[in-house]
Amino acid sequence: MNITDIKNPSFLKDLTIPECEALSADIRAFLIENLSKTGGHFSSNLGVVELTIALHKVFESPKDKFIFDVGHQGYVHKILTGRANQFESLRQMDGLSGFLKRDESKHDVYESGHSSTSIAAQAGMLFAKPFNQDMRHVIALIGDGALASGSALEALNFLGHYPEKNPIIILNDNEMSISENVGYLARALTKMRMRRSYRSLRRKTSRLIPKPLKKFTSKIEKRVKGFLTGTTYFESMGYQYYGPLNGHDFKQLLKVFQTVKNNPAPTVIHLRTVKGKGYEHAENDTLGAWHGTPPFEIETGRQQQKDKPNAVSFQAITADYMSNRAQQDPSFHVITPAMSAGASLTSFKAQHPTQLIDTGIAEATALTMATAMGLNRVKPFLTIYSTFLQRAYDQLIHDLARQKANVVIGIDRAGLVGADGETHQGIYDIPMMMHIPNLTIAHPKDGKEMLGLYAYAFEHHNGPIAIRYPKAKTAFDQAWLTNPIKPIKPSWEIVHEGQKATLIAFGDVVPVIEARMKQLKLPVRLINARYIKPLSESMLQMIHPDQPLIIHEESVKSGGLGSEILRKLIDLNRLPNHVKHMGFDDAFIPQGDRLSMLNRYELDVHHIIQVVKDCLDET
Ligand SMILES: Cc1ncc(C[n+]2csc(CCOP(=O)(O)OP(=O)(O)O)c2C)c(N)n1
Repeated sequence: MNITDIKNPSFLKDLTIPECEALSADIRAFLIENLSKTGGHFSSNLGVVELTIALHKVFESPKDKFIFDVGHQGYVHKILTGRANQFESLRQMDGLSGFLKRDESKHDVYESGHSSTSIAAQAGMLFAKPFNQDMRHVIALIGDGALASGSALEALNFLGHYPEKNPIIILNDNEMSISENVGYLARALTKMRMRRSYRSLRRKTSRLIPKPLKKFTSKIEKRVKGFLTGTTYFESMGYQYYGPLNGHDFKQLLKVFQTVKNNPAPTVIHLRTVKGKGYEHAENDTLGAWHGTPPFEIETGRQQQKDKPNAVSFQAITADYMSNRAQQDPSFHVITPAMSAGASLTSFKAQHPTQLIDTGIAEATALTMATAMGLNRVKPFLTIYSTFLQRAYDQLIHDLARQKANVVIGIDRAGLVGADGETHQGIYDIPMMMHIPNLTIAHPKDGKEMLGLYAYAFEHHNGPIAIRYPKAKTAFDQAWLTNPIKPIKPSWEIVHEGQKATLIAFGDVVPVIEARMKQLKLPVRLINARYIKPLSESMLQMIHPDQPLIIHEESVKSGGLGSEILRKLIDLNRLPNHVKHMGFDDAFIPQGDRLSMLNRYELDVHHIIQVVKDCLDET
């Protein structure tokens, strides 16, 4: 069938099982074809084709509410709800979102991007249901990786206390988070998976129950069954458990969905699926390379990399530096909350398996754990995306900073993140950290400077320090890693001298501004604020109140570097008459490649130089 002709899911009601299977094959082919051109979340979507079709066939969206955890596996849902013809623009500027979006469709009833919120959202909808006549079943679809996170477990526990609310939770168990799953729950799920279908086993075990016992209540039957087969984790939390079932078998899917639809009860349906199903490279991937992919060649599976000559990603430089540290110091550990692939730690993991701690999607745990290590003579490196650090705000203040623990945090994906968009922008962490006592914050302009910051952080700094870096490449020479690295202590740097105005900026835009200023011979002092906290008081003292001051940050303006500089200048009685603060206003920033979005928000080098010139003209 022509996938782009699908307008809504109502046609599914009349499909036979073979027709559903044919549709699955067409949708898989559509996804492979389209994502090979645009890139996007790949294997998670290939794994949920049948289960999404079956959901839409049995239930009736949007009266029945489907809540997709993370939302990265929502592409099939988008196709079935009439958005296939927008896939060419997937995850691009002004294009189709890679996650669920309430503005895009009435079938997208809850938005996310960060994981493990689906069951709590389900709880909220179930409590709102009595006041919404048209609301029927509320169904959360959550992966085994996301389920192991605190937020999901809290909500599972909470809803277990309200059996009358009848939550339906579908556990999509593909034994993978982005890379391989970790933690005890993953092991418990393996045990559940290894049992034959629980329901068929139940039938058999009931035969083993002595006849006289049969007349007793199902309670006793349950106990005997529990003894014989083991009560599942979910049953002990108050849910009826169905599974493990084959999440690619329409017969099983349609039957179980119909059963729970007709028999309301708090339910967990445990589906086994294959991540990447239907595309061999993705099916065999254990490292997470096909979780999200750039455009790729379908036949070979070769993923496109936009390589700049002599440019290396900040992530790869970080991983190599940490590998060297791990080599020299057996006590050294890198901690990641489920993001080893994104943090380029695949070869670190292979070389130093015991020195990489993957906590799973457990940012708060990772932070507290790092704190306690740091208080006990082990200075770890915690690598965490800016956006996911938001999950650990309390731990930053209460655990880490207050106790002044020796931890180096690598804040990855700092600044705009591109295709993931609104839910993932790394533009809120500076204000989030700026006011926390004892916390030092740095952001290098390039790879070499980043090494200098690491050298200072690991060898000289006492207490917590956060070093930010973007999802970007930077000029790099591998020899810099092996030559002695000069530590860069808290300070700012003048990278271009000029007497008429001052521009303060940080990050990988600094070398680009510097080059433009040289080219244009602008009489402007460019200061690289490589430490965002503490501010350099000596350099602020040099600012002339009669000359224009321009501050640029790829961050929200409110509470960031600019606000802090201005506050300090007021204290010093040196606030210039002419100030221009460039950064993001009070709004969420949508998806789109970093440079195009910086241009749209007038924060790219072109606009910076324009602002500088205007300031020079006006004074
Ligand atoms: C709070 C948070 N941390 C990390 C991530 C990054 N992330 C996106 S999907 C994912 C793995 C989810 O695994 P699972 O729930 O098993 O779903 P699957 O992709 O395997 O279907 C991770 C770690 C996130 N979205 N949110």
